[in-house]
Amino acid sequence: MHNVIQMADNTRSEFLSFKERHASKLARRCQPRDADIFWLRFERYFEDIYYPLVELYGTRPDFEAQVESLFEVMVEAYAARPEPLRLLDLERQFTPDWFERSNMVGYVCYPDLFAETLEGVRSKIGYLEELGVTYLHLMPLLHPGPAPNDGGYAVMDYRAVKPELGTMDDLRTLATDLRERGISLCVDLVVNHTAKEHDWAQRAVSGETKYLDYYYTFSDRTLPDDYERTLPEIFPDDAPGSFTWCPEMAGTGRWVWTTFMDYQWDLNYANPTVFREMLDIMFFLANQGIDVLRLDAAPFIWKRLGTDCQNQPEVFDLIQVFRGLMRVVAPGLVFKAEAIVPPDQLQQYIGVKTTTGKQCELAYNNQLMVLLWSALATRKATLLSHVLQKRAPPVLIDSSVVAYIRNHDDIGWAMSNEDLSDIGEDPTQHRRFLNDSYVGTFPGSFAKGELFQFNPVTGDARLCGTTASLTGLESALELDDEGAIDLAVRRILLLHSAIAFSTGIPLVYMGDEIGLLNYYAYTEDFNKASDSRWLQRPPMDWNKAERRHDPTSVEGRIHKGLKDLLRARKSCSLLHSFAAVSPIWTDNEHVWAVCRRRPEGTALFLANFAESWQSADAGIIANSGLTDPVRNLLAPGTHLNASQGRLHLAPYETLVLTGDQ
Ligand code: OTU
Repeated sequence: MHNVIQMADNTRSEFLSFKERHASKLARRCQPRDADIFWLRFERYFEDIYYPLVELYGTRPDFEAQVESLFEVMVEAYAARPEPLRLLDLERQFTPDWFERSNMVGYVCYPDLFAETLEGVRSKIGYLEELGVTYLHLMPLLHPGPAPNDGGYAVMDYRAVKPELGTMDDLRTLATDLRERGISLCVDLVVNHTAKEHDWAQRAVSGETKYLDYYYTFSDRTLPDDYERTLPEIFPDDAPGSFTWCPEMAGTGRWVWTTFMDYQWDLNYANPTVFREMLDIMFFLANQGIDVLRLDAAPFIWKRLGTDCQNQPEVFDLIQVFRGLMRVVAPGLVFKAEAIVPPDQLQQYIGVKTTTGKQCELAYNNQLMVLLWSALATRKATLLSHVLQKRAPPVLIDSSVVAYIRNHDDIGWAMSNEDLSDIGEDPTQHRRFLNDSYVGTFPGSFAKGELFQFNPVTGDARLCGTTASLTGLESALELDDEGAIDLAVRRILLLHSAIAFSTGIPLVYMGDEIGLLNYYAYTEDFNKASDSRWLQRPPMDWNKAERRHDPTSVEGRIHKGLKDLLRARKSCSLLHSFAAVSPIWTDNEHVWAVCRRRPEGTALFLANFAESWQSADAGIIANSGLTDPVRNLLAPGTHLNASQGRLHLAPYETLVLTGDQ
């Protein structure tokens, strides 16, 4: 083969000798043309795969054997890849930006809360299409341990669907139907831990050495104590500490590493067998027709004494190898990192400097979410603009971020102290103000929410509540105050506009499209009562959804507003993720402006975070490179003569200005 893929000579000879040794294994399992495709891809990704593998496991005496068994897992998965998915792989290699395009509109739900079963979800595809959804994230659906199981984030069998939801056949059918209707499917893969009921965990309990090595277990407190000196607690109320005593383990009892709940046992990726098992599971899911794997709790998958055991360099080696191998076997699939970490660290999960294009294709933009809620409470866009300017990379290459307002987890006020100080805010006061605002105790506050993991010593707390309740809809409805209802609807649409137009791919959280309120009944379920994150996990209310076509109902106003926003986004190529994104400072602290530049044109997003009319100097239009005639994508047909004077925005109004394209 020619050296079509440019590699350093020594790497190339490494590759060629690998190929020579292994070509026959592949040839036995597939057609010659398929084998050619495999080797072309392998050559392309060889560097990405091989060197981090050497970093991770290269000092082991059995390294060669480990690599060989990885290769066998690849060959099996490649041979088993169904024909339609092979075609999809090719299609996506022609359109590697498929997940970055402006037509990407996400929706996320727990399948049982949305439609009871996977079959139920299938019957709701029309509902999703109506909203404009092209990407569906179904929350944990693999077979979990018995409740409590953290809403499914404790899996006991990665190759089976939760029985109440259906079967693996149902999942395949759903994936196929979604694909035929232009919707890609994302599922959760809990990579950091298994349920304590998982077969591996059970075999570790019975003392099998092989499986003890799948987890981190300790005979006494010496090492756990050493680690805990620098380990933060994730759920201090429900699961204090990071280790759990398992009295029956290996006859004598042992401590097990449990970063999250006591029934979620952290996997040991220092053991290459664990890596191989997880890779095999990834390929298995890819071959069911899954398009996106959400890597749950990715920052935690490597431990190092004396650190917080998050974001360690090896985490990125592991991700790079997972991704490289996936590119060879099933390049139609992309990874989404669930890493709720500060912006500088988040960058690493989608690639930075030499890892550009080698890490996850997608990651959650937690910072934007937090800053949007902060802006809504303060009515000011200052912090948003400041952080965007200071921290956000101007362009994302071969990757994108998922922009969201709410998800199933709590909101942690994770803006940095430094950034708050830069704009003259006291960090402690600011966070307290946000919590007081959103639990509704601050004078003039519109919201209803609950604190999560409140620490009476430090006063720190995170926050729970649905979008609708946090934006004031719940209290407005209680008061039957039409003016307040109107403002709440505007806030909901403002936030959705921000995720649709400012940066990345929007992800709508189930129920937000019809304004579902806080779900207080979670306290009646013994397995949920202690975890107030269930407040923002209401079951879908299909009666309310029925009202979505009634323009006078609250549901109808939100649903139509959101549908229009999403349609506008999909109609405009300028919203493609590959764009130079930068804030534009306006002369009004209530008005946020973000400029997106693409070769074919510029889009300028403006948002008024106040409940009163505001204006901004129209000079920002020219400053961002737009020339008359300028039009507002959100008000088609209206002429905007705005190159001079002032731009006026109604309470919570947003504008998306573009020039001629
Ligand atoms: C994730 O969240 C899930 O989203 C949670 O629902 C799970 O409980 C958890 O993993 C365990 O599986 O700490 O507060 O940086 O922030 O993994 C939520 C990533 C969490 C962590 C994140 C975790």
